[in-house]
This record gives sequence, structure tokens and C-alpha cells, in this order.
Amino acid sequence: MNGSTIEKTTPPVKVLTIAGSDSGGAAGLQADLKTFTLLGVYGMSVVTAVTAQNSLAVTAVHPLPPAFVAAQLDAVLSDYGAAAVKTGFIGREELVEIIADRLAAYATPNRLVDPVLVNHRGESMFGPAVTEAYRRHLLPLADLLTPNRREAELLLNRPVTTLSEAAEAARRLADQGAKAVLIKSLRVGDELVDLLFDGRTDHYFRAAHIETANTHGSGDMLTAAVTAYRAQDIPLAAAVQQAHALTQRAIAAAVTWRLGAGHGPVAIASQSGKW
Ligand code: PXL
Repeated sequence: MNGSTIEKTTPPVKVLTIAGSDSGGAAGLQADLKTFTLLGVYGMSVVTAVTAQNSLAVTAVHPLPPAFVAAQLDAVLSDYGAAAVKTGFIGREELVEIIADRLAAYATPNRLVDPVLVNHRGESMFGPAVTEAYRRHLLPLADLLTPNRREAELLLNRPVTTLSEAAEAARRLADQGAKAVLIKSLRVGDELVDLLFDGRTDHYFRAAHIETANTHGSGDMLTAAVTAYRAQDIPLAAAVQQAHALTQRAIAAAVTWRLGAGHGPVAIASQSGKW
């Protein structure tokens, strides 16, 4: 192929994830960038921490210095800019503060805040100061906040187990400043329900619960997909609906995988391809 036959393409929409690195490639910035590529947007990443982890455990976490996270944010946002931004694993109150400061300073549109506070076993990952930093600094900047039910409980100090509790929790989080709230993965009988409160009404997204260990990265994929769709101006409820369907397919596609000995990744790949 010579230069004249190479097809020119239109410039892609730019999106940024502010996230931790998962050496196992299942969650974190790796899940986000794979999702962005799958959905045809240009992914950028500001790294908050480097984790050593596999399907069995997180064995080490190395947070980056706040000034270095700020330098990455300044580099990306002063030049490329981003049509949408997702925050994921942050884990330190100083980092939460610096990220909130830069998102406000650059007036980035479409801010999605995934408050990574609880691991897939339901255990709290950080101390209460981190939760408080989210409440004070990031919640008020969020165009969409995407806690799972345990993270909503931590942020609000109240139980979130039923659908009506989730609906109430979403409203309370909106009262604290989030413009919209998506409470992820509420178990209701045989179903998993995601509840979106868009600031006015509730939308429910239901899926049959799939028995599988391979859900590592599913929450990251869901929020990353909403980020990619919002960057392309797809309305919020439609963006969540499409992201939900995509994530369900990614979970179903990986059910028979055995990539590691434990909690394996979802299939973030072309639905028509080899996976
Ligand atoms: O899935 C949430 C998540 C995001 N980012 C990183 C993680 C995790 C969960 O373990 O390690 C880096």
C-alpha cells in the first residue's frame, strides 16, 4: 500500500481517564483505554497510582506524588483538552483535591466520577478521609457519579440494599452536588439493576444475574463506555443504556474464560471479533 491509497479519517473525539494502572489489565486505566478504543474514541490517561495485581490479589500500590499527577493533568488539558473525563482509582485525599482543582480550573465538560472506594469483595479500600475528600471536592463537580451500592453506602452513611433505598440514595447524592447519579449493580432477586437518577427522573437498567467469577473491570468498563458516549453527545439515559448493554455482553462473553486462577476480566473487545 502506498501513501496515496491510505484512507484518511476524521479526527476522533478525545476522552481522558484519570485512573490507576492495573498490571493485570482487567480494571483501571487498562479497562478504560480498551473500552475507549472499542468505542472509537481517542483515549488519554492520567495515572494516579500504579498497582501490582492479578486475578487473585492487589499485592502493592504505589501512589504517584500529587505534583506529578498535576503535571499530567496540566500537560493533557492545556493542549489536547477532552470532550469527557472519567475519574477512577484515586485513593489519596491529596490526589482527590488536586484532580478536583484541575477539572474546575480547565472547566472540562462531561465529568464522570466513579468513586472507587470499595473492592469487589465489598471491602473498603481506603480510610474515611478519602471518602470525605470525594464528598467535599469531587461530588460537586460530577456530571455523573457512578457508585456501586456499597460506595453509595459509604458516601452517605446509610444502607443501600433495596431499590427504594437506592432511589433515595441517588437523590441524596444529587443534593450533595452530583448532577446525575448511577447506582450500579444492585441485586434484586435474580436480577442486577442499575439505577440512573438524571436529576429529575429514575431510569432502571435490568439484567439477569450471571454466575461468573469474571467480572473484574466490569464497573470500569460501564463508566468508561458512558464517558465515551457522552463525549459524542449521546443523551445521558441513552448513553447509560448502551453502556449497560455493552458491559452485559462483555460479562457474558468471558464466562468460560480462565485467564488467571481468580477473579478474571470481562471481554472488552469487538463483539464480532475473535472474542
Ligand atoms: O475496579 C476498580 C478499580 C479501578 N482501578 C484500579 C483497581 C480497581 C479495583 O481493584 O485496582 C487500579
